[in-house]
Amino acid sequence: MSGSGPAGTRVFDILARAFAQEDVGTCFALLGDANLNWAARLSEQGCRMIYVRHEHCAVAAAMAFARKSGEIGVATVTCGPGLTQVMTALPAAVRARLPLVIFAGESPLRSTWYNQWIDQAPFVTATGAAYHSLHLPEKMPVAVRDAFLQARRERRPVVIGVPFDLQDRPWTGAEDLPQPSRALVPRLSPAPAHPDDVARAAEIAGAARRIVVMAGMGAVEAGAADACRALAEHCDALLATTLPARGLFHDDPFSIGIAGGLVTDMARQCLAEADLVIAVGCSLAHHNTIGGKLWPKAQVLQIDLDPVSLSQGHVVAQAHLKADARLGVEALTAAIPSRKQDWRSADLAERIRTTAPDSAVFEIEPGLHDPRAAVAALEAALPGDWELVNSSGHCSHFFAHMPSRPQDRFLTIREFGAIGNGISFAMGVAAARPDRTVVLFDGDGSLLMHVQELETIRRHKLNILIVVMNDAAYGSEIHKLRATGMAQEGAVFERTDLAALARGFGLGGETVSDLSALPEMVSQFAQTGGAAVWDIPASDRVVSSGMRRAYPPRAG
Ligand SMILES: Cc1ncc(C[n+]2csc(CCOP(=O)(O)OP(=O)(O)O)c2C)c(N)n1
Ligand SMILES: [Mg+2]
Repeated sequence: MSGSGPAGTRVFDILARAFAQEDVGTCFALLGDANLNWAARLSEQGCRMIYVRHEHCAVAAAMAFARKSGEIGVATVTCGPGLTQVMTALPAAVRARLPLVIFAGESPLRSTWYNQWIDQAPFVTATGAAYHSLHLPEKMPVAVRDAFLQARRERRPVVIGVPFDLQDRPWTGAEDLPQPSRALVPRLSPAPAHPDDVARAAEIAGAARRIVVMAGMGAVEAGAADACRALAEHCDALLATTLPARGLFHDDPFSIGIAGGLVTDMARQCLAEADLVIAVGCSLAHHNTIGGKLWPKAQVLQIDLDPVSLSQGHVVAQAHLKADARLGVEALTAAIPSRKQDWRSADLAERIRTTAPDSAVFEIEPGLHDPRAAVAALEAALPGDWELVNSSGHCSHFFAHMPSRPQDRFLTIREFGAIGNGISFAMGVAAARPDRTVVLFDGDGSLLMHVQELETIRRHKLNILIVVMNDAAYGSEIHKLRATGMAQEGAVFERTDLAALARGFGLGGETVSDLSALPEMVSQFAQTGGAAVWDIPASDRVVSSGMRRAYPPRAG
């Protein structure tokens, strides 16, 4: 049906309806002239709007929402300065292959000069995201639908820019919307492996003596965890994961935890012995393989829908099996004879269970905590069903080692290596899992980079506990500067009273001076809910094992 719409219908009404019919239930927003009408209408359509205080945080929160919900994350920013604020979040989403649709305004077409004008497309496309500038109203509903299709298919952000004078125009097109993207998405079953590839892979696995089955997010998404465990048992292999898939085998006695920059000493020893790593649903990024150094003797058999030989400049795999992660692993298991348990000994299981992630000794200043002791106390005190978000910085090494925590209750997104995202990621998880308590582990530097979002957390009543390892420093930089004998002043700060800061925002705020108080603090927080910041005064003397390996202290 076409013709003019009901009196008063404007282009932004139709644009909001086009988003609503894509089942957008949550949108992270910061308003300006170029998106405020659209956002108000989207809200009227029943979409939950989370109004943040910095555009970066809108997009970053949408990233975590997408990861946790499996849906497309949606955010909106105004034109010009609104859009330029998201230049760190967009590449982070591209690297992490997260599908997002972002509604951005554009400056008005009728203005020959407009102070907020900027050529938006090159900004967005430089990040690897897609940009669609919509200037033909009657095509807009289809263009919105197509943006959702593109985001889902290409697994990257798609930014839609619409000049705001065009949004204000009366709608004269058809009232009915095109079919939503979900009606058009191909319905496909998981792709099985080719028998010839399985036979080749079986030969390689059959010849190996020390195998590690390493799972990444592709294995998580394909539901391949049990298949990986079965394969490992079948071929006497140990289990490991990439950092984002951390916890996938948390309760398996032969899981050595993270393979990557945050590896434990124990896992590193095991990986050094391996002669075959079966990488399941992993992109084999530089951090995952530590630039090829993590398993010096092993060749890699990659099981993936999109296998590669080269990743981020390194030859990462010598053999490939193209398949859905679960089906590929099951086919390989069926094709190799089961073998006697040798590597998987009771003794090794005991060592995995009892060896501390890092037992190097450091002298700690009075009144400060060893971050490893703080993490161990948190691991013991925090309920198993709380959602954990690990942010960035040096402290993330310590926070990553909480062995009892399953993958489904964990989130980290750090493929672009940016700090300052923790608070946004926690908001995204809280929005995706509103019935859960979210715990964010962050560094003081990262938290302070977007601390304004404490106000958002309070206003939207998000149930988030923020635990900050406060070393009054950019710890990563301090340790690198010290190791190379450089002046460290650019990385050392005042010890901000983060608990008082949180109270200023109307949140709970505690300084954790005694770790033995944590169980009681946790049980109180569990009863009251809400949001709080717990400031852990931490020593900057403890250098993580990863940092010690990458930046060995200078001799002498
Ligand atoms: C956006 C951005 N700016 C700067 C950096 C460089 N950087 C990496 S870690 C880090 C320090 C983070 O400090 P904090 O959050 O306190 O964690 P810590 O390392 O002290 O544990 C910095 C500045 C970065 N990765 N991303
Ligand atoms: Mg710090």
